[in-house]
Amino acid sequence: MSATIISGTEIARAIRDELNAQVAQLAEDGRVPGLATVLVGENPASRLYVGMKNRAAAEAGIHSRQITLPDTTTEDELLALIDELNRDPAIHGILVQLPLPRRIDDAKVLLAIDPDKDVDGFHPVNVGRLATGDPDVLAPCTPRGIIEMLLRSGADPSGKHVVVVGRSNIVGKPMALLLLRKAPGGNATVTVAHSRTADLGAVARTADILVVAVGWPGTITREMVKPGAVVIDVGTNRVDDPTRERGYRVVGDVEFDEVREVASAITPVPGGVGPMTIAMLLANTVEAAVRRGRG
Ligand code: NAP
Ligand code: L37
Repeated sequence: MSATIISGTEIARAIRDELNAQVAQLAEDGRVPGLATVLVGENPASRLYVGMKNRAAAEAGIHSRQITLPDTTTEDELLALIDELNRDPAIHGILVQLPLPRRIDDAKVLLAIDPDKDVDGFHPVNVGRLATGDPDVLAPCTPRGIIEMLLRSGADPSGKHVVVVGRSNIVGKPMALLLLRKAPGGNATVTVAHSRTADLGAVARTADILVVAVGWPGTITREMVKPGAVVIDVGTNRVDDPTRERGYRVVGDVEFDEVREVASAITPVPGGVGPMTIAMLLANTVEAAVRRGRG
């Protein structure tokens, strides 16, 4: 058996078409959703992702403001910028790309963002709303994108055993909380594994749906996957490749070529979860703008 490839690129395209229509509708009432992205320092991957996010926003008709600050920016300067964006009526969504320089306290910065503009869903108020099952929460983009991908590819997690590998605040934990919700896209039985899990292979093999967010190529091999499972690969790892113009290529956490032989469906990297993350950021921004209009 060879797995169906779940194309994040195609599903994200469909979602972005729907959002284009919604943004055009808002524009008829003279309302334009606004997104501000904040990048501090020179992390090349962050630079690339923030650039992609702003380009995608502009393409959707969302007003986008990209703010790039030097590595020497102080915490106070960043907090002052967030305060300004919180008060700016043209901005409905604020995203601060992590990781921040070590001198700056991530938690303090995330706490400063107006929860109603927190399109990343990282503010503790939104984390709490997600944990308590508030249906209107702004949920983190990557896990929300994965739920959309599962639903739109016919792999509803309801009643399934989902194993999430990774327990980060950005991916693993919110993924588990979304899957647990008593709502469409939820109702799964969830296990979360991490670096202290004894015998990851044995745990992973019990999964009907396996979501992998570790950050290490080759973490999941063929024998760790139950035949017929659906495999979602969140990993985005750069590996040296002198044959490529940019000197590297991007691979996931899953040994794609061998796992596709046992899985029933699998996401590729690139072209899988990444494009969904960006589509969901646009969706959260439009949602934040619609709500502000109602407010
Ligand atoms: P992270 O904060 O580094 O968390 C990694 C998690 O994996 C941790 O919980 C860690 O366990 C666990 N882990 C590490 N080694 C393990 C092992 N050998 N076995 C089992 N678990 C292990 O990373 P993240 O932010 O969640 O990101 C994970 C990956 O997804 C990265 O490649 C990142 O680039 C990618 N990513 C992609 C997108 C996208 O849109 N496509 C978005 C976000 C992230 P401990 O907690 O015990 O340390
Ligand atoms: N919202 N996202 C938010 N906040 C953060 O603080 N770190 C972080 C974050 N992560 C993030 O944006 N990740 C991400 C990863 C990959 C893509 C987009 C976002 C993506 O689109 N990847 C492409 C490949 C890009 C490449 O060539 O490197 C893909 O197709 O997977």
